[in-house]
Amino acid sequence: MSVEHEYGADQIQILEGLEAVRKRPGMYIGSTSERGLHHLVYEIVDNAVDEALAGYCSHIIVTINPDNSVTVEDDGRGIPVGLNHKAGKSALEVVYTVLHAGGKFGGGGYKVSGGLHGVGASVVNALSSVLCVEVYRDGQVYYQSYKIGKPDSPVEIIDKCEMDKHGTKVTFLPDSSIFEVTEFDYDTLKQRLRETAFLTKGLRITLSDTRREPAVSNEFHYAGGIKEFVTYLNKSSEALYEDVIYCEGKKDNVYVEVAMQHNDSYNDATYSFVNNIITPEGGTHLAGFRNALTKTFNLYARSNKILKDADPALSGDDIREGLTAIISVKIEEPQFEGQTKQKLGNSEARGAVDSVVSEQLTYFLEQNPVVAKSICEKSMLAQRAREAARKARDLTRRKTALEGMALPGKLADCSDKDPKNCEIFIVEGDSAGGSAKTARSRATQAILPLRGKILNVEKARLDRIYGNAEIKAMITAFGTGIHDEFDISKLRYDKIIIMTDADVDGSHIATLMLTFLYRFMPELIKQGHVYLATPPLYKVEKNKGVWYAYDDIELGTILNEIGRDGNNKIQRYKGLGEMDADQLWETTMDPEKRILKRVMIDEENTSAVDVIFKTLMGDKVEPRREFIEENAKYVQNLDV
Ligand code: 1YM
Repeated sequence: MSVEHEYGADQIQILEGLEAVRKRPGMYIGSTSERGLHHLVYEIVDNAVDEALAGYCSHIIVTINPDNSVTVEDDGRGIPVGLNHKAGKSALEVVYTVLHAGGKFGGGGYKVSGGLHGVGASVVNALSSVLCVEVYRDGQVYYQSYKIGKPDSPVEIIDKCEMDKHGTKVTFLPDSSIFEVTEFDYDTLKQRLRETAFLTKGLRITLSDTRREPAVSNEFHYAGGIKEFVTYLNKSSEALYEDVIYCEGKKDNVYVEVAMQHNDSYNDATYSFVNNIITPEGGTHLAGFRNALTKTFNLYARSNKILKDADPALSGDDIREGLTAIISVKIEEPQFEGQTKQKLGNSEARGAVDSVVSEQLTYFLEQNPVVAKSICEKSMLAQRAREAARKARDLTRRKTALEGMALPGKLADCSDKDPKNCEIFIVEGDSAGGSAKTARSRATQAILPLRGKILNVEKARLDRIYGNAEIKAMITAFGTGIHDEFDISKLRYDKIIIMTDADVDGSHIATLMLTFLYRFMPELIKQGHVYLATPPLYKVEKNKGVWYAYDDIELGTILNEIGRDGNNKIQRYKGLGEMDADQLWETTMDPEKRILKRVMIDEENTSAVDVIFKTLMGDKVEPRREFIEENAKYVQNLDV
């Protein structure tokens, strides 16, 4: 067999590999939507993060360029450029053209890969119309560029650099014939890179957007790693004690890091990661953590007589009330399970986390009796509230069993009984509720008017929440139950539409409802059942013609079209109640004409969603003011 022949066969295999990626991009990066587009950046950044985890890289710079290409640069060793004998070409070219060649040559260290992630540079290359790499090593600048994954030329030296400069710089332009969108979203990258920096103690990550003037930039660098992550997540609530509890250790080749702190809220905000990848469905590492937490606190509370002999044990839920925690493990060969491959399967991770946390938490509690006592007391309060809530629930359940499924009195239900055809409007106030009842299409549209502002679930314990009339009405109307008993197959309406006034009060009420839905029935949002209605802001009348405008820009367009003379009568709607039933139907409820906004959760970034709800609905005013100031630019009609 001649060398040339071998080379040819190799070449064909590579082209076939790249072709497979271009044919089924979803298999490699999840999708070709906005999410897939951003995955390209994460793939390249992950390689640089691996270099940081190996101890060679301290700074990663990510830049969105004016043409929507992205540049990622690190100060690591630089991808090896020498000849790879097996492939007969530079290692750099192999990394960028051979599918799955991301795997490091030789063992040692943890690889940030698993599931969809870390499939490597060659995938990004195959999905980019142009990509170029520069490697700085030994005083030389090595260079190679590619078009849809194919090299333009061999790796060449294009310049000299300082002897002590080293690293890798990659620029790529996503292929617009593959991706549905090619515009990068700064905030999406910002959230993700901030998270990456928290998870990689000491690593500095700089993100810049040079598409606009002046360019915007953020830098993330956390010497405290996940300890600082917990502080960040808790910034909008009052912490129960000052220090973040931190455990770190290694067992059975699993490196374990846990940081946690209780706050005055009632939610459990625990996030688990494996090799820097979030595991939304948890797995063995999370199970080990929970077991250690429950066991250690019960032991402590009993032996220190905080829990009396006659008292029942604290449940995991009790201890995790108001807990913010990060569990981060590093494993050489992570196994992912579950339908979406988002759950860690390695059994050794359970034991490792359990033993590291049990041992170090026990020590911490003994050293910090004041903190220990306050956590135990909060857990006991939670236990009592849970018991009261359970009684209230049992009572309702017994009543329901006796009286049949009693729907709330205020609900004007629809006549069609097939949930697929049905929708429910949650309407603020009785008067708007009245108009909506008149306006609706009786067969498929149900109306549930709520009186005033619903309870802020972010600031209330379970027993109060279950006792709240407005919340009870929603729970029974939807039919699904909540929490452990939640069953989406019992959902009585395909669309849950929140209809509030287009002003500050209306937005506040909509946010309260979304908070409730997010905390108690997140699946409804995740599966796309929750919507916001969009009532118009203006009505313009002229010579018997009627136009509705949903924002100021649209109003301008309409006025330009019909002429701005004295014959317009422009009406500014203050609330839904100002519209008569016909107008409400025509502008907001008619499925043929209305605008509905579907509420979505970025499932890769639930910690960011959590922070937003805590910031908007929590006790602290300052973080809320900051959030509103930062985001005011996105608000078109800030009505104050
Ligand atoms: C902006 C993207 O890819 N950095 C990077 C990648 C590698 C190395 C250093 C590296 C790894 C090793 C040895 C090793 C990679 N090397 C390979 C391969 N930044 C970016 N920085 N020397 C350098 O793991 O042994 C793949 S990635 F396979 F060539 F070693």
